[in-house]
Amino acid sequence: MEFTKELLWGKIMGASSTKKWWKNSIVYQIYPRSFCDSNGDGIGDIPGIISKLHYLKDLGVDIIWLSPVYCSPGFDNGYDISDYKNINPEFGTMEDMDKLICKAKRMGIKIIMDLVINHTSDEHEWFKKALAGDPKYRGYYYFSQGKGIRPPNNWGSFFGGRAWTKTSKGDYYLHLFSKKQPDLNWHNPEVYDEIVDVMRFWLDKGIAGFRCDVINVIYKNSLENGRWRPILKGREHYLNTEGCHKLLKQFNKEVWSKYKTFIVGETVFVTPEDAKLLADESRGELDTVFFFEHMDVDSRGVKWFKKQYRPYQLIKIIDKWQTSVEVPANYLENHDQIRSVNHFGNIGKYWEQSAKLLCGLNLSLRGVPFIYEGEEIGMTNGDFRSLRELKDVESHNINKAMKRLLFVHSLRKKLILQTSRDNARTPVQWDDSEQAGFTTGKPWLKVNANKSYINVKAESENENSIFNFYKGMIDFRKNSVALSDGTYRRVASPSDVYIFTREAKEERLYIYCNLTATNKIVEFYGDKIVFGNYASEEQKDGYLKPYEFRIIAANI
Ligand code: TEU
Ligand code: CA
Repeated sequence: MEFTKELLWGKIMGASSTKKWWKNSIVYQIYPRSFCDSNGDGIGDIPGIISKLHYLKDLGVDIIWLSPVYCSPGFDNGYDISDYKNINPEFGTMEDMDKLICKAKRMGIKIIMDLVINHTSDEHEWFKKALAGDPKYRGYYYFSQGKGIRPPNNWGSFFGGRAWTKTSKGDYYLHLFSKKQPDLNWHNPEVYDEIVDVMRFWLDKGIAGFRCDVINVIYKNSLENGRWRPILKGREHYLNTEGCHKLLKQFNKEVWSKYKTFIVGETVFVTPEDAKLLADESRGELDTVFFFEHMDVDSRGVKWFKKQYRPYQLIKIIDKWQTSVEVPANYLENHDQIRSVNHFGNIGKYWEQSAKLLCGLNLSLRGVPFIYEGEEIGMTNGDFRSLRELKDVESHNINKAMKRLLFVHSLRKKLILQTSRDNARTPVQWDDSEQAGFTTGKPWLKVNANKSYINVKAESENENSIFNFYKGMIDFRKNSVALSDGTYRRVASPSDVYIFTREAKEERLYIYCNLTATNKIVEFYGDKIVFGNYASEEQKDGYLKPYEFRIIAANI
């Protein structure tokens, strides 16, 4: 068998050198709208989060990443901020927020907040004043005259359509996302001062850092036309610009380093080379970045057009990032992606095994693992039947764009339902009651009918559940120097099987991931099986069962 030789190992990647407090943390993302509703209005809220802190502690969470809770008209569920220093009344009050920070702190849980500074809401005071003609605030955004009957340039929006919208005065403003999200002008030092003030406001309240939304697009080099490409024309004028690096260095030096924060950047279209420039400790910019290459393993350039998912391609991508960046931010899900069991696993016969496998994989890699709400119980994509059930602005904009391209309804429906961001935004399933214990009212987005068996209550009571597998795996990682702090190296393996080692001084672990629904013959190294998702069965004969995950320890 050509894969048997341990000699065929890939590049070895050392443990990261950072000694920062967050380096061995488990991060859990909360999408507040869908997490837990305390007052029956159908919308998750901060008191709801407080009521689940013990649950998160019990799971083993160290850091919560809280998606936006700031004031917002909610056209992009909070990623359109109208007041950075106040709480959206739908989610509670500033007192609730202070209570959350304080209670979490007492339990040893830190909170990082989403920092959305590429754009504000068009309902932000700044933008309203700008529209009213106040020159100071016009300078906070990008306003420009069109070219004849056309917008100022040919840039495209991330949500489909043009990146410019005409004002009632006849000029245009720039928005890389929806027209309700005008882009801030980061050439303006007043914008810098405003946002630094916002950061300090929250850090002074005891927040431990930020997840910086689309941070690598904030600084536009010019407003020239972009060169031709099928989507997002213009991006060469704003991706990873020198101006952006300069801003990050300044944020770091003047604010973040003073508060010893943890800063993760959401960075779109990045390569490992870009990521190194954005997040190497020596450069003093971000601590780590989210990359997207593995999320796009099954897309044909645009996520709406899918191709067959091939596990060996996923393995290749993960291995590449494991061996190139200092501290990878590892994740398989978030509020913008479909659920990982749908994406990389199996929602039929092997739902449970594949959800456990994905847990094992995510929590065995080098770097900081992120878990998205509901992932720990194996939640699946929403069971939407029609486009009308979707709420996401992106889905609706894409539907309009596809209509303009004359896509028939049945095709639009198929493409959008399988990829809509709402798939990951359905309410967290706490129990099997009518609204899954999420709310006593009518939920803002439909609860998945599979709450009857996919729910926290049932899984807490079953020691072999996905939930208890997560707990066990988190605990295992925390107690293993090899997993939390060791080197990483890929081992040669048959196609679609991922084998790698994690090794520290006195511990060498072999991690086996069968990413397929069939048995795979492999060579087993090491002596003792220490963790796995078929643990109750006798392990023998060089077979990995469908979606089997196994950790074997070597005597060294
Ligand atoms: O996402 C940025 C982003 O690139 C995604 O919206 C992406 O275009 C889409 O999900 C397709 O893959 C961030 C936030 O995570 C997202 O929720 C916001 O809508 C967006 O920024 C605008 O703030
Ligand atoms: Ca509520």
